[in-house]
Amino acid sequence: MRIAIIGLPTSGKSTVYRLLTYGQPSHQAGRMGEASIAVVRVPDPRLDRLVSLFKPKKVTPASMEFIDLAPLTKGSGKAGDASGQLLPQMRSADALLAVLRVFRDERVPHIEGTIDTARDAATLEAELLLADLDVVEKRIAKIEEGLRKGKKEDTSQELALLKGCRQTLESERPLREVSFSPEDDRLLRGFQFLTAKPLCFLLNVGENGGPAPTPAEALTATSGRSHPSVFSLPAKLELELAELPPDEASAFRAELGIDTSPVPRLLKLCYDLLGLITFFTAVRDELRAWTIPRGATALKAAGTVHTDMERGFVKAEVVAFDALMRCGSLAGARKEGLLRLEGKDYLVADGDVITIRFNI
Ligand SMILES: Nc1nc2c(ncn2[C@@H]2O[C@H](COP(=O)(O)OP(=O)(O)OP(=O)(O)O)[C@@H](O)[C@H]2O)c(=O)[nH]1
Ligand SMILES: [Mg+2]
Repeated sequence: MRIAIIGLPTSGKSTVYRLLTYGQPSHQAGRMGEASIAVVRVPDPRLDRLVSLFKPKKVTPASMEFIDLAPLTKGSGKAGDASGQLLPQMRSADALLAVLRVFRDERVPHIEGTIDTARDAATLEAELLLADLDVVEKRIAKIEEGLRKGKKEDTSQELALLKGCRQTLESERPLREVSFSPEDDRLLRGFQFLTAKPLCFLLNVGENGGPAPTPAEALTATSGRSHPSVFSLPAKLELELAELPPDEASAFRAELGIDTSPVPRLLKLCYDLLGLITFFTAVRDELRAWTIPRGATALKAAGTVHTDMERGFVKAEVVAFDALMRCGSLAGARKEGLLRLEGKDYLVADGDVITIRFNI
């Protein structure tokens, strides 16, 4: 799963990226054209507790990719950026994390000269809409040209669907607000529409104290519509705290009256945004967390671990995380009747500890 960090110039995208990737293995970071990309391990307290139970030699947490993109400005939706990479990079992501500037700092000028978070949110949303509209219009023109030239291929369903999308976008509504049939969904997937992707606004609230605007205040521009999710954090301050030794950081946190680091909460939010859940496997000496979409079956879970397991799937032995912790071991859970045998259609629940039985 890949999340693109987007936003206007100097909103704090790179600061958020550095915060999210702080302390991560550097070999997992790379370049994607102008952008930086990194794999971030997702902390999960349940994994730590399972370690004490299974005592594995190797522990592999779930992970997620983040890309730090070039700034988006007025006009980017239609024309992209100078490198031409911004729009394709955004389209390659599964979700968008849009950093909005709330912090005030005269040393960091804003491209519009003033700080107005709602205006910036509206600019971003408008550019995403325009980018999708551009794709829709180009495709409609191509189909219509084909029809004029008497092409045989049946494009009527696609054309009707795209005209529906055009109408939605022209009325300034993102495509994520429309519920498409599974078939239409499949047709649209290849376009990688930006307004169909889950979107989270990240308010970069600054370190100066004072009342941070509530999400509703900061985002009046989007009011009246289904709100994307919103998360507030002082990115620069949090990065500075992350760079301190842990005891100094906690002393500062206590002084500033802030709780723990917001990073695990932000990663959890990304999970929720993408509708993802975690299951665990403990095979031989490796304990591992895996990510799958909510509503996925045991068969799909098997396929996530290995294609052989999906092909030769027989049964899944499943125990809920809480039940396993209560029983203290898989054997204990089996004795209590809490280790269940499930078939391929079983819907995996968040936190399930699963052993796949399969034939090769
Ligand atoms: N005072 C203050 N400065 C911040 C904060 N967040 C970011 N900055 C500063 O603002 C400047 C721009 O931050 P970046 O994280 O590079 O912003 P960006 O969105 O990646 O900028 P571009 O990639 O150039 O569009 C840097 O000098 C940061 O240190 C903040 O919360 N408070
Ligand atoms: Mg940057």
